Amino acid sequence: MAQVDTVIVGLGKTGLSCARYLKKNNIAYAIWDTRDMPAGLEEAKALNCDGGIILSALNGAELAGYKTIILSPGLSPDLDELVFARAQGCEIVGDIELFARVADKPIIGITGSNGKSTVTTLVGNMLQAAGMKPGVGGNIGLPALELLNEAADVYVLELSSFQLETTTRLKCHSAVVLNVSEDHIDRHGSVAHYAAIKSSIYHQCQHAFVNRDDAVVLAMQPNATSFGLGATEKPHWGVSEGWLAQGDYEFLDPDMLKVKGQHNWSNMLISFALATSVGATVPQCLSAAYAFTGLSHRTEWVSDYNHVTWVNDSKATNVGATVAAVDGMQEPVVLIAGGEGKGADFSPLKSAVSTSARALILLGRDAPLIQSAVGESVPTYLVDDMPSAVSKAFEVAKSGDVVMLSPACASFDMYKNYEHRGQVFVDAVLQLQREQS
Ligand code: UMA
Ligand code: ADP
Repeated sequence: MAQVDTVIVGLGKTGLSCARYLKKNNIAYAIWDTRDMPAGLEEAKALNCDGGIILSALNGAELAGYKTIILSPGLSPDLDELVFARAQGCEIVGDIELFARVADKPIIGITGSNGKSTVTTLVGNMLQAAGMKPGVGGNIGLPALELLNEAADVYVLELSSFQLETTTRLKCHSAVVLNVSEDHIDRHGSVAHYAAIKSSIYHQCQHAFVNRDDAVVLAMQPNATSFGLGATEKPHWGVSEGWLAQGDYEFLDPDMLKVKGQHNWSNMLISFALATSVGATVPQCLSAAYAFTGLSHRTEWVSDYNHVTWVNDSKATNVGATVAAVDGMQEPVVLIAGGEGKGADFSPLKSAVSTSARALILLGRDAPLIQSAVGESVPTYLVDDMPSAVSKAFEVAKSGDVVMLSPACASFDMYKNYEHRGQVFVDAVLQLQREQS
């Protein structure tokens, strides 16, 4: 039997993609997961790895017996057992590190607290419209290593702080940190540490792009090409006489876009910047911008009923996303929020809610924390589940309002994931409307 020097810690989509990659390259490995029935277990068993599959709590001494640990983004490298193994000389890397070591096409790297999936998708669509073959993956859902199986001429990677944390040799052709607002504090400890991990995307990159409207990002690369919502000069990207522009080259009237909200103007600007950085032209990218209707669960229109618009923004899993979504609405908002707050400070919600919300309906584990952060600024109701949230919203919404699920929290306290939460919301809305008609 082959000597097993490598262990994949954490199965799921990432672990499975690593297992397939190692198998394809004839590298012997074991798999370790702390769960009894991790996602991907059956597929992993079928790969027949030399080192077997261990399903038990982590053990530092045993892990230290391997030379390399390939760690899932779902687990922190600061766990005691991993810290111990590293101290014994064990190398700890993630899937993006493996990808970076072998990828031989330009990589566009996209990180930030909010807008990553939107920008990653847009850039992919723009490159396709320009006749290129982009490989689009990473945190957006398709693990990066899976992209190596298809012929791509450029990679577009959404990268999370969890992935960047275990990556050292990534050399992006173009890289951006879209914005930094508080997220994943339970994992990273402080915003400063989280921002430092995000900024590592710029290490060794050829073309850095920054959001000049975000002071934390601007400070990471003050001389980089920037995007922002004010006027500017070439090569920077901005808004000129109400049009999206590069310097004074005005190329897109944002009223023509199907996606709404000024945060989507920023998303468009940086997408044009990134797509053109690898050879596409602005005119080639325009059709993709006009056609983009937004991703599911991101300020997604659900229905108009009784002169009230219902919006699903379940993907707003942190405070910054919810603030942007509420601020972006022209109408009064009945906001449904709450869930697992990941240690966040909810106080930035207070001003958005007191300016734009008619009422606040809270559910989930950290509902009381949000209630105490927002105070008495608007009528607030605590409910037990989504159908109760929806019927309370129906009761308090007035003609012309928007009712929006934009939780500012992760979903794992009550749902499988944000998609599940969004679907439960949509189902409850449609059910209530059926009952009322
Ligand atoms: N876990 C264990 N024991 C283990 C391994 C994992 O309990 O041994 C737990 C983790 O604590 C975590 C959960 O399993 O709570 C998630 O891990 P997973 O196995 O589901 O991970 P994957 O399926 O590999 O999905 C990962 C990303 N998940 C995370 O970073 C948590 C996916 O991003 C990503 O799409 C996928 O790789 C492909 O790259 C999801 C995500 O929530 C969407 N990302 C965070 C975010 O966007 O905020 C960073
Ligand atoms: P991510 O992949 O970073 O989670 P998404 O594109 O999935 O980002 O959008 C997640 C949420 O963030 C959405 O609910 C949306 O309302 C909000 N959002 C999108 N773009 C931005 C942005 N540029 N700034 C702030 N919030 C944003």
